[in-house]
Amino acid sequence: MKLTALTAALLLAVSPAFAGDMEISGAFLRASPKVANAGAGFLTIKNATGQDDRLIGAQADISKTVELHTHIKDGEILRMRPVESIAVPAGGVAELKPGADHVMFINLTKPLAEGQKVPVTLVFEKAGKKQVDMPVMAIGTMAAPAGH
Ligand SMILES: [Cu+2]
Repeated sequence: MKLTALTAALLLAVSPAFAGDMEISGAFLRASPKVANAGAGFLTIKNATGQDDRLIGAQADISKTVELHTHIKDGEILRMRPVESIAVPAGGVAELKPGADHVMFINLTKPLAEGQKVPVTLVFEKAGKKQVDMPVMAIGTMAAPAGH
């Protein structure tokens, strides 16, 4: 509750100053149920910069490798595969969510603890680097907690 109130206060305080920026919401991270020693990060990116952009990478110190992934349907099976970038069109939204695009943390350097906050740097082609804290949620979590 404290965090939610703080986040809301911050959003209210900084929203006008950040008009024209990437707006990131609903971020969370969870251990991957299907891949050992890996985690997946999800978030919604709203592009208010006025120009088309792409998410081209992410950085974090919780794993040896950080990749951008998507899911493709291979017959009946949903498989992950790495992608070079995720488009974030001007005025549009990129939703990184379970079963679709996500940030993949491979070879975790230590186990993910629920409740932990992981600082992640998102790298955009034009907007540059943006920092986001991803709270660690339980395996199977499908969305960030209410209030985001
Ligand atoms: Cu993945």
